[in-house]
Amino acid sequence: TQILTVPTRPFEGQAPGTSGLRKKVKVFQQPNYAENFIQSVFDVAEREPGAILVIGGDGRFHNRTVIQQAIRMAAANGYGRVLVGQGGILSTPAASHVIRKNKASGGLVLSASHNPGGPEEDFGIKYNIANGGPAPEAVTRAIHARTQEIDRWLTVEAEDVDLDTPGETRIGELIVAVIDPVADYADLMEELFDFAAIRKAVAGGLTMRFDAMNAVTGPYAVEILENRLGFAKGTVVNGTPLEDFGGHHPDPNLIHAKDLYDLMMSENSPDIGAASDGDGDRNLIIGRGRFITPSDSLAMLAANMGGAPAYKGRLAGIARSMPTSAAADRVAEALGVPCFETPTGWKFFGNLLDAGKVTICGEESAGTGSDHVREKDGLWAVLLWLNVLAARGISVDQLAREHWARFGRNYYARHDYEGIDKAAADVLMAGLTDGLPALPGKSFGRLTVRVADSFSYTDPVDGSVSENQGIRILFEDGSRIVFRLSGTGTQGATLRVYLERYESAGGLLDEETGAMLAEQIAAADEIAGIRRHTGRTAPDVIT
Ligand code: VG1
Ligand code: CO
Repeated sequence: TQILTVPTRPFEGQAPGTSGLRKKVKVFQQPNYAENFIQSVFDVAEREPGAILVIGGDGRFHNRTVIQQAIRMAAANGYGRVLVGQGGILSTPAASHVIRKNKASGGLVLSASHNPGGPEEDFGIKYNIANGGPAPEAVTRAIHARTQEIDRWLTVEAEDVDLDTPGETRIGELIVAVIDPVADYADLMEELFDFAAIRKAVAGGLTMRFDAMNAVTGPYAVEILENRLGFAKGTVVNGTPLEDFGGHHPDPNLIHAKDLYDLMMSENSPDIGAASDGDGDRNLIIGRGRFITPSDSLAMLAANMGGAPAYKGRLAGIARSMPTSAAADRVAEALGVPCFETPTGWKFFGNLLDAGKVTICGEESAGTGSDHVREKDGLWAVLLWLNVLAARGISVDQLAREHWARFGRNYYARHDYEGIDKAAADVLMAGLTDGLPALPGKSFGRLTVRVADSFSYTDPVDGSVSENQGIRILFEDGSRIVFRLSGTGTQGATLRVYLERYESAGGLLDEETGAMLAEQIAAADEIAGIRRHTGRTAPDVIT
């Protein structure tokens, strides 16, 4: 097959953000746009001739088009084998597993995660390296640099691959294998967890609802929860992946998964409710009458994960992103294991996991995962919860109360101001940064600032430094406010304000979060001038 060299010119702004390159579908539909980015990945990726590449996505609109482009380009760029999920589907954690299991040189994960999909909405491309995890910053910087000087991309002339029929086809030297997207992942889950114990609990009456939000986890959840664990048919709702996610935001939070939340707070509630996002790496956990914040979920799972076979007696350490609450730190302290604080984004956990320094990681944004793959993993978190509940024979609410009574409670909320003017957001952040030196010692209501800084991270494994990862205001009483701008949006800017306050084990453990954080909320506006800069009087989303 003849290799075709297509001349091109760089596009502005092909910089991967927190999790890959995300833009409107319309942007990706421009001639050369996706091709430039994919070629830049291929130009800088570490790989041997004949290497294996994994390709899969969350099934959103434009997924199949980019997969066909990427397969032809892989053939022209000297890959030996492409593994692609049937129907173009691979959840992000499943892709991570397929990369690791097959010793691939890397993978293209086509997703904009929790962002809406469809012709007018979002698309994304993320490159994962051979460990199965998101490319670290050194690699994403190299990809971006390459996009700024690219002048050609390589492809071959070939028919589209039939993505719906499992099996192998050949394009020149390249073998394209269409694989079952679910089987390997489901098998891995069965190795990690005590499926027999969960099955027994289900037979004994444990009930659940899993909302797949018409995104990628539907087929995974049906196979694992209904087929393998015996939950009743219909336990998985919205289980068919749709190109536009049924017009919804596939973001498992209390706003976008409100139906699930309402059910869990009602009298007909099952024992546990869960949901995942567009690409299957996030998780929402709600017990009957009890929402578990992702930060608490990390801490509670870390404290109890020894109950699952794969983690018995094996907790090396815990890692959390900086804006995630310190609930996990208390567990690490009590168990005598280290706790690491990283910048936002799963790519920062990769080195810690590879080096065996941590076993479980988590983010406040509904991400939890372990060393079984190198991505956060929505269904994994749900299964670990199920395993813990089955092993201990208690409810979500009981487990939460017991946890707080032992470790105290970190009241926590994130306020998002979405689609604000980019320039105004930059002015707000610059003002915050400039004002940092003057803050220590200043009081806002009853809160006095102890430390105010811009978070900088030195990777303990390779020594790389990541600066400007969020503004931290730490108060004398141990409470905290964090400000940062989102790196996953595609329109204007999103300001995230993270609020946290600790109550010790003897304190007020079952109060309303908003009321408990009222002083921090007021201080956040006073310090950052949110109303003044954005004109907004209330956040769009509270999680
Ligand atoms: C957000 C979350 C972050 C998460 C990232 C990718 O990033 O805050 O914790 O890792 O999304 O998750 P940002 O920069 O918008 O705050 V996913 O499920 O969208 O791949
Ligand atoms: Co996601």
